[in-house]
This record gives sequence, C-alpha cells and structure tokens, in this order.
Amino acid sequence: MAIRVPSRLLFIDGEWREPVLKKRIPIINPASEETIGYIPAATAEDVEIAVGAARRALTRNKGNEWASASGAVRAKYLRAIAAKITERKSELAKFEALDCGKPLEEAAWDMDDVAGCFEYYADLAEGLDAKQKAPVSLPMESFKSYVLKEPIGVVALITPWNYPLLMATWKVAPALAAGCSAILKPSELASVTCLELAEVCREVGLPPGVLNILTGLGPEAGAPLASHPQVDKIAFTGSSATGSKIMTAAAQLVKPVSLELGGKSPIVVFEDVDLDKAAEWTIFGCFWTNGQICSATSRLIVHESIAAQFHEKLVQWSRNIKISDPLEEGCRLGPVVSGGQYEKILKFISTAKSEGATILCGGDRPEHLKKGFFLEPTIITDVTTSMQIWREEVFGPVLCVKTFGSEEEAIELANDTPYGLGAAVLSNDLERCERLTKAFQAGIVWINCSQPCFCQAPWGGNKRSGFGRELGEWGLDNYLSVKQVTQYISNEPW
Ligand code: TXE
Repeated sequence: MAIRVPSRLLFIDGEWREPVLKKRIPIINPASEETIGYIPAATAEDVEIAVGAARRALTRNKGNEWASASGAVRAKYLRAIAAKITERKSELAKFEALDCGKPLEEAAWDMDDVAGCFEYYADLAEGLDAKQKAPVSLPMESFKSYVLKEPIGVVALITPWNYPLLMATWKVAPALAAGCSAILKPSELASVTCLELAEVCREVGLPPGVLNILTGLGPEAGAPLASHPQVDKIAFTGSSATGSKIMTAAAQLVKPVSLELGGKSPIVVFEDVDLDKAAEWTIFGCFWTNGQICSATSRLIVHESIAAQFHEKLVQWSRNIKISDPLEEGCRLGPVVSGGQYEKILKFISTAKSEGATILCGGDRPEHLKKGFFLEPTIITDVTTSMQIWREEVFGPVLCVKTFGSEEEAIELANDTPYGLGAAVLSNDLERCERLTKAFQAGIVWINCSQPCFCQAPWGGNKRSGFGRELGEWGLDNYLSVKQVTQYISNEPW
C-alpha cells in the first residue's frame, strides 16, 4: 500500500473549510509516481472568504488580539510556531520528502531553517516596538516629526515547490512579525507541509484570520488572490513568466509587489583554486536540491588552463552522488518534483545536443531506477552563448560549462544573462574576488562558496530575477508601511 500524507482542507479564519466548489488535486509522490493524498483546490469563491477573514483580523475592535498586539505579543506566537515545528521536525521532513522529492536529510535541515526563521523574526518583532516614533530632525523648531512603522495590511503570499515550507516561512514569518494578516497560496505541486503549518497555527492559538492557507492551482486560486482589491501587497516567488502576470495584476490597482524569480547564476573558477574544493562547491552549487534552486550556479565559467582537469573532477564527483528514493539513507539526489518538470528538463538536454553541445556525463534516467522522475546529474560542455542551455533556466540537475582566458572575459560571460540573482567566484586571490564582486550584476555574491543562505542576510535579485529583498531586516520592511507624523509645537500663530 502506498505511503500516505495527511489530506487536509483549506485553512480560513482559524478553521478547516471545504473549498466552495469541493474540488481537489492529487498529491503525487515524485519517487513512485503514486497518489499519496489530496489537497483542496481553492477558487475565487474561497479567495473572497479568506480575504474577508484576513481583513477582519486587522480591524481594531475589542477582543481582537492581532490588530492591537504589540511586537512582543506577536513574537510569542512566532516562537510558539517555531517550537511546534521543531517538535514535529522528523514528521514534517518526511512529508516534504514525499511531496517534492527532496532527500530526507535535506528536508530535515529545511525544517531547522524554518524554525530558525520564525525565531529570528520573533526577535525583530520585539525590536520593532522600540523603533516606533523614531524622530526625524527638521530644519524648523516649530515642528517636530517622527516615523511610525505600521503593518502594510492584508498580504498575499504566493510560493513555489522547491522549498515548500521554507519559502512560505520566508514570507509568513516577517509578515506576521510586522503585524500583517496573510493569505498563503503554496504551489499545487507541493502544499502538504504548508497545510501542516496551518495545523501548527491552530494548535498555538494564532488568532483567526491572521494566517489563511489556500491550496490550489495558479490561475484558479493565485490569480484571483493577486488581483483582489482588498489585498494590500503581494509577495511572490516563482517563475519570471508568472511574476510578470502578478506584476501586471498589481499594476492595475497600484499595489506594492516583491518578486523573487528565476535565475541562471554563474560560478567563475580561476586557475589558482584547490581543484577538489572547487569541484565540491561547483557540484553543490548546481546539484543541491536537484538543481531546483532559483540561485543554483548552473553556468560554470572555468579558466581554460584547468578546464580539462576540472571536468574530470566534476565527473568523478557526479558519479559519487547517491541517487535514490529520498527516504533512503544517504540519498543525495531525489527525483525532480513532477512529470511536467521532468519532461521539460529532458527537452532542454535534447535541445542542447541538437544545437551541438556535448553531454559530458548524465543526461538520462539512472539505470537502477525504473519509476519516478529521476535524472542523473548532467554536465554539458561545448556550449555557446547563443544556446538555449546557456540562456534559459532549467531548474534541474544540469550544469553547462564554458571556459575563459582573461578576467574581463569571465565577467562578460558571467553577466551574459537576462537574470541577476546569484553569482559565485572561486579564487585564492581575494582582490580579484573583490573586483568580480563589484562587476557581477547580481543581488547575491558568494566568494569561495556557492549557495549558503542565512536568514539574517538580504536575499533577492536584479534584472529578470525580480526586485525587493527577503530575509533580514529587509524582509520585515517588505511588510511595513512608513507613516510620517509631523506636529506643530509652537505657541506662535503659523
Ligand atoms: O512556476 P510558477 P512553476 C521556475 C522554474 C520552473 C518554472 C515553472 O524554472 O521550471 O518556474 O514552475 C502560482 N497567478 N521556478 O510552473 O507558475 C503557482 O500556483 C498567481 C523558479 O511551478 O511560477 C505557484 O504557487 N499565481 C522558482 C507559484 O505561482 C500563479 C521556483 C509558482 O508557480 C499563477 C519555482 C497566476 N496566474 C519555479 N500561475 C524560484 N524562483 O525559486 C501560477 N501561480
């Protein structure tokens, strides 16, 4: 019998509710291709109810704990959520692995990050109280001025499937810390742990309507949410194509939006590196979470003098990656999230071949796995800058490689992309790393590493990778509105 995950309902106004049209979507385990449960499919009718609940949660009246709560009170809820997540860590990690194909060990690290992120924003929520009424110095003594930081209102949070609960947390934790109420719409491809977050919120007694969770399809649930006039802000992580639709919807109502979109991030490897360490970071930077990371450094730009040796190391590393069911011990690479994504990645590989690129290793289903959306780590050489594999985001375990001769050439290749999320440089010459850091057109730069991420540091991109920054204090500012208050304090008539 197939393993099952909990099938829950929509979470609206602090309660589980059947979707108005009673539709549901199967949950497919990408390792077995079996249906392991169902998620409810919300539509515009449910969006209407959830937005109403979120609005009520912000209305200041007697007994409404959220609208009148201080940062310190909100922090207590965030800490309680963090504690419950930690308590349920193994179970949640297992659901995540079954739902999106992430190796169990990685999923467990994600759960630590989720709890850590709620804790971090609990600290910032407490700090917010002391920062209220920050004075502004004015050139006239007859006036005084200060600033209030207020919750922006009802926020719509639309998230993807690669880090289902963690990406939701990057938005939910700061939104709640700021005092907003929220409607979270996770990806239809991986919603299980987000619905468990709803259960956690219910258990810790989060006031009704503060966090509502609507699962469902993008056009049916996400689109009506993004265009709802009672939503004050939209925060989105996903593809550039959907980001553009969301921005269009927001523009109609002149609504703020923050977008964390795709990427095609470079990793530049100079000739003075330790080849083993560099190979490890390159492999990690591209194949971690199966390459399904918006910031994956999926374009390797390596100095021509070490290219042949480096390719060999990479192939060795790739062959040592254990590809298996995500629940199996030692698994490093699970299946990609869905049949659709699998087909899309295979198409990228076949187009690269037909355009004249060479598949150095991988490119196919591993022989020992007959079922599931599994793909070998794939390295592609003989790539030109006009090829699709160099230009477009694959979102799978596929690394494409080009060589360079001079530093200028490396920079030019690194920036030769419409995206601008991450960029990495590996070299023992730190002055050179500084020069590249300044030259990279990216929101995040890694020196002698790739992908580490801390909830204290800003995260986000430039160019077609979107705008706005999540995490750190920048993440909190996303959900705060700044109110200028100026008072006439002179006894003289104006
Ligand atoms: O993304 P979508 P998909 C990239 C990656 C991947 C591609 C497609 O290249 O191959 O996107 O993945 C919701 N109005 N990334 O189709 O459509 C949707 O339901 C409102 C990069 O899964 O962007 C989901 O909740 N919402 C990425 C969310 O948007 C809509 C992570 C993301 O889905 C909507 C994932 C609409 N019209 C994929 N249509 C990253 N930056 O990390 C869809 N959605």
